[in-house]
Amino acid sequence: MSRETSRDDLYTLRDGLSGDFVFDDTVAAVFPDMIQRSVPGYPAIINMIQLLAERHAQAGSVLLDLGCSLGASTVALASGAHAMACRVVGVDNAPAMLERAAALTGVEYPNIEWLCADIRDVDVEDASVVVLNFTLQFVAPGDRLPLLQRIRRGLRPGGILILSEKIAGADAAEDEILVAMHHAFKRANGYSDLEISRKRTALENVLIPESLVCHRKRLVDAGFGRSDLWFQCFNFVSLVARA
Ligand code: GEK
Repeated sequence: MSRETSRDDLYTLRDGLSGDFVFDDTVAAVFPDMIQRSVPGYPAIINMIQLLAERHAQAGSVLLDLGCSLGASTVALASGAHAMACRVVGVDNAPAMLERAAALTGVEYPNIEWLCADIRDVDVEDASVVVLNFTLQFVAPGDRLPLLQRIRRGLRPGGILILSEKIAGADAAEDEILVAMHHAFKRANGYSDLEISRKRTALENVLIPESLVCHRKRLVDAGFGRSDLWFQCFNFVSLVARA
């Protein structure tokens, strides 16, 4: 699938007062460039989602990508499980994202189902692999446990949840180090200090990071038997939680 995209210069143009970050048409148009230059390890995580799907997708089950954006992680699921006759569903509540996801992938992946819905309302049933790739961080903290409980209940025995998140440090000192390294990563990828600072302000009330300990405890509370950290780069992590 072609991932050619316009360059993300949204925060050279928007001032710091332009309001909270939203997943609208302007964001969807630059999203692949934005996420690759903003999330350390994003291409590696997408590749590993394909490998994890290859290993854990069960024949005839459902593979769910919750908060699929333009469908990079959905395609990784579909590619990993291509031999398993699974139903692959990408869910997002931003129409601008889903329309583009369907247009970008339609020819190569006609069987992927795209669902425009809030992931807090989506039924999870008969699933073997569920992906939350940098999506839970946008769900109100009070709604996170019920969502994870529904996912856990909808997983087949042996099923997995892949949970990737931007995290907060365990304490203020760790957080400062992680944030400084993340900003260095963004600067190295061509974002200016002004863009970094404006984006940070726009995300403040929208993306609410929690510590790794908090995520792992909630997974236990949701009924997952174990969770294993398989990726970390600065304040970006990915876990595999097992049913
Ligand atoms: C990728 N997984 O490329 N219901 C549905 N969608 C939601 C909700 C919600 N309640 N809240 C946020 N979203 C993708 C990247 S981006 C991550 C995921 C980022 C959607 C939102 O519309 C957006 O498309 C996505 O979650 C988060 O692997 O931008 O940092």
